[in-house]
Amino acid sequence: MDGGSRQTATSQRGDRLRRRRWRRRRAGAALGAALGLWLLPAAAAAAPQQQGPAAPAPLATGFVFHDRDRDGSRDPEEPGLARVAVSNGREVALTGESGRWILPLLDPDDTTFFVIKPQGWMVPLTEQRVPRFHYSHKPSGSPRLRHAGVPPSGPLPPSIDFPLHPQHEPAELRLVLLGDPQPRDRRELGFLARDVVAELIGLPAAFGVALGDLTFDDLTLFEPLNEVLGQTGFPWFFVLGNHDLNQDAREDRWSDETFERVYGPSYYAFDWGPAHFVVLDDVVWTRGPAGAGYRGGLGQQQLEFLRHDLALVPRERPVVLFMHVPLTEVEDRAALYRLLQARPHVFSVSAHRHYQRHVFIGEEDGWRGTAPHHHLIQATASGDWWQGLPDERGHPARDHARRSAQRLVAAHAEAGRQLHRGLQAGGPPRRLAARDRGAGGGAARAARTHRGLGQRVRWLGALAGRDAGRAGSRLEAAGARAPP
Ligand SMILES: [Ca+2]
Ligand SMILES: [Ca+2]
Repeated sequence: MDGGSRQTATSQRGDRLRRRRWRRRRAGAALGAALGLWLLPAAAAAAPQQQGPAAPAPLATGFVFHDRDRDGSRDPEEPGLARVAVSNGREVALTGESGRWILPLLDPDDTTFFVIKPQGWMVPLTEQRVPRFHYSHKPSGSPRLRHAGVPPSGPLPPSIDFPLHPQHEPAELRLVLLGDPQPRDRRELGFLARDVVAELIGLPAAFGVALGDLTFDDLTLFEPLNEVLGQTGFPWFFVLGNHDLNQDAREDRWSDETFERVYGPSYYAFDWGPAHFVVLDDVVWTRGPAGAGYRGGLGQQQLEFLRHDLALVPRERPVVLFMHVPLTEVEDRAALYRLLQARPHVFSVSAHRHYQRHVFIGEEDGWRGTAPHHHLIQATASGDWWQGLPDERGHPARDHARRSAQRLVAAHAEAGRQLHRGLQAGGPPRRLAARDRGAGGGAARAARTHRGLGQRVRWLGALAGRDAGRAGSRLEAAGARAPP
């Protein structure tokens, strides 16, 4: 398939032709494979109606390849990899036998292409263990913003190639889930390094996920944060939080430009071991006469991406979603539920609230799955925003945190037991979740102090689909112990 073949004279005729072509493509996957490409039929169905003469549909192309010498570029003896998913932020295409992918350019000024890391393969990492899996096409770069965005990419390259190398991925995964590290400055970044990250170094985690609010509005801290997290030795994936935004952006699409420069697209997906992981951007930046702010939301394009992405994920494969704002605060979550609720193994994690809570979302919120959806609001690394009496090192004292934690635990003993059961034994304890309501930052701190880093959640076999139980039901806090 080439770009010219998709041009049409008028929109109606074009749409008819396109529909016919998609039907033909749907009918013959073999034909698609022979062409070296299989675009999802859903992608075409979702194409907007155009008015007037149809514009040429600019296409981008490239290869996913086995980077044998791991130098990041494709050498003559390095083969393409077939059936790897690549996205333009809305559609998802699979590579053909030669490893080639082809996708429309969504926006000639701003389209990010990324590979969806397949099971058993890995993308390159920076020295700080940040995955590189994308190409940002922004010919003129990001708009001018207080914190620098993506530099000009220049014209679309003839081939956008994504290197992968094989890696061993055991069936049981251990992850580090880090809520809101949120340092205001380098001093607080030091707290994070010495109080939290020091305990993570060398853990046998497959990867870590930093669940947003990576900074406290000072986006120059992204790179120093990467230095700190990189010391753990395992790779990190990053979620966009409301304190990670370019707050001088006039609209949402430009509010993540610094994040994009440092980390890549604000939503993406990857396979690792037994599961499919999705990172969502559920922070919508708004700016109007009444002022600026954010709300929890996903938007149509991201939902389209997720629909196309999940269409390629077998139903039995566990799906884990990471986001910053808790799911129940996302305005268009009903559309997300519709994409997820037919799956037997779905689990999601947010942070944002500075407490730890297990939420089981059921029909009252519009979830129509056979079992409630388990959503974890993860404890935050910054606890009570790094507040607390200073200890001898000048850190917010753990003793202080422990005292408030004891009060918390005493006041919420039942919640504590249920939480423990929820973590250890599986199955949602009856609507426990909200029992720790109002715990505030103290809870996060408590989780950190008393559960040997509550952030360090070990994820066991249930998600591998071996267990008939609910996805995410067999979570265990590593090092969990009873409060003193
Ligand atoms: Ca190479
Ligand atoms: Ca953007």
